Amino acid sequence: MSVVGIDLGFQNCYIAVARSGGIETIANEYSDRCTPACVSLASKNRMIGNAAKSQIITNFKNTVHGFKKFHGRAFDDPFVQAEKPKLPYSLHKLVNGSTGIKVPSFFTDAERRSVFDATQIAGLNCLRLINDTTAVALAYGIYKQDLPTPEERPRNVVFVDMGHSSFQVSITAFNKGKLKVLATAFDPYLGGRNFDEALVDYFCEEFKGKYKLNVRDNPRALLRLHQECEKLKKLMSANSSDLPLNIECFMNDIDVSSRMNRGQFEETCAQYLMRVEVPLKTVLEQSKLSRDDIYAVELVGGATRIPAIKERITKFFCKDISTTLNADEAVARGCALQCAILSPAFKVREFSITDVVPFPITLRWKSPTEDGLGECEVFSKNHAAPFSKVITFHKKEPFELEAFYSSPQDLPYPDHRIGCFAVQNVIPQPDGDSSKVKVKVRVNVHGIFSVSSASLIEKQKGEGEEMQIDSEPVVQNGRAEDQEGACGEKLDPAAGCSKAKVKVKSIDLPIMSNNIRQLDSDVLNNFVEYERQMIIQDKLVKEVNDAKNAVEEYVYDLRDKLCGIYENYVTQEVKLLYLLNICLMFDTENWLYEDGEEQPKQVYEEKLDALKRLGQPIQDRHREHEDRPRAFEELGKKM
Ligand code: ATP
Ligand code: MG
Ligand code: K
Repeated sequence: MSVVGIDLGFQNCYIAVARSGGIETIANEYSDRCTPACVSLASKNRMIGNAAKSQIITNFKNTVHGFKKFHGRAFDDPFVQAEKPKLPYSLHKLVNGSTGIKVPSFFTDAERRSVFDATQIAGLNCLRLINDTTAVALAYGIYKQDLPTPEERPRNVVFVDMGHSSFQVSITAFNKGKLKVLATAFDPYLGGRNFDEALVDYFCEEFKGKYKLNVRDNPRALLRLHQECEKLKKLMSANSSDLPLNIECFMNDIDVSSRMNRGQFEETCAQYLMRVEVPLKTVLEQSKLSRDDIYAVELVGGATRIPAIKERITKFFCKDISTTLNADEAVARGCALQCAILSPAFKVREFSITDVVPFPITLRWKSPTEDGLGECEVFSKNHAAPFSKVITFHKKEPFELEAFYSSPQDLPYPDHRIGCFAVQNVIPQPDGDSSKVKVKVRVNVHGIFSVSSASLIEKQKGEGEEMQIDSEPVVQNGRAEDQEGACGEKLDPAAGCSKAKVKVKSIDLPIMSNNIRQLDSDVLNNFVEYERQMIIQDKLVKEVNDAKNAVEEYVYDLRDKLCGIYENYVTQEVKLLYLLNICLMFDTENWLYEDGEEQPKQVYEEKLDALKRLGQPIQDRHREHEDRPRAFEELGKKM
């Protein structure tokens, strides 16, 4: 059994695995620890990661990248509509109104649930969806030997992560064996790609004047310019001098060239650099700490390498920034650590994590005939999570609970609804009174909200007077549901006392959820099946390609050697055959690019066998000859 941590980035993905010796970031088939978040669809199979990235320009219509932000978004969402014209591939509306990308279209619904669905489709058992900066905090804290004891004042560390598409900051308090996220803030639309786009805009304008080229009309040229601008941006991080941008045969057979330096870059990107401070300010305010309370500021994420961004962060916190973590891999490593802690198969130092609810959540309720429409905020911003709360209602009939985010203006997307939960089978008490209904709401370890259970408390015959009859719900402090004891609040003792005298029977009530942005189980199952078939298909295509490559390789190898080291091992008797062989080699080569271009695997395997029957005797004679002196040598040693 193994556990892995996955950093699902907008541009790059990292996977770390927990091994007995520690956490290791694993390399892909290209020996690269970073895998581009990219899928390319060919007529028969898919390419994923590096192989797909190399298709971005050649197969631009069917190569999907930068799709992370579409998770959980409605197709009509302004963000999706704004991104659409920039994408070389097309987006489609799924039946449920969420966003699908034309070709592998299993991405839908509210981000966490959507990613969760995706993990299921991929056949992974998702132990915990964890916020990026929290994973980073874990990777930071678990190895620190000198953290303050639980009684001492915690050590407060700021984590700043700017990736390709988004920017997030958190302040986390560390004590020995635990971390508690105090506050998080973000700019979900600020990342490295904004800087790339600013450069692209700049050069598009320049090339319009200088070369009379309308780059925006040519998706292929635009993609190339994007790639070159990203390279230039990275070079400028290390270099403050004037740097060239040259692209040969850019468009209409024209070579283009230009230059830029760091000063110009900062001018061009001023509008984005201005935004860096905003989340820093918010997070500090919300943590209620002062700058002096901050022990360290840690940077992760590729875009924090831009000097102007580093400067702004340093200036804001009046503190030198540290980069003690691996900026690229920290998220994945933190995820793998979390999994190792959760998995019984690993012995890892216990480390308790208390995360926060990033957006406040409100519950609104209504029933068909009773009045008593009302609402209450069940989770405030930065409330500890995971967490459960019990809410008490007094109702005579089934009712509906609508959950939504309380501050729509802070959300990264316009739809602030979370879902509807209908509490069913509610009936009045035998005496006609309202029944007491206890509803449990929770934000689970994945940060997903749900109304998890409801029960009707039935008064038993002969019992005493029930406590308060109140149409307002009583929000009692729930107990933390997870063993980590994440939350310090205790059960409301008052409620407990009065209950002790009353004999009650609790009946579980069914809950029907609605409008939740997660795939229905049958739709999910279809995708799981579809994914399974695609995997089989990918594997098949790979096997055919491997078989074909084996033939090609053999032909090249043998042909070279026949004219080289094997030449003397072709005996007189087979001279004719030798000539034939040569012909056959060339013949096979041609065949590979013509009739042999697309054949079933078996055909390639047979071809390879036929070639080997010719090549093997020659190869054997060559080896025999090579081995002979060595054999004599060895014999000589023995004697
Ligand atoms: P996200 O976290 O937004 O989902 P991600 O995790 O895929 O995205 P990262 O891999 O952290 O993003 O960072 C990628 C970004 O960092 C890209 O925009 C890349 O151009 C930028 N980047 C990487 N190295 C440098 C550098 N030396 N200078 C400037 N930018 C850089
Ligand atoms: Mg990232
Ligand atoms: K464990």
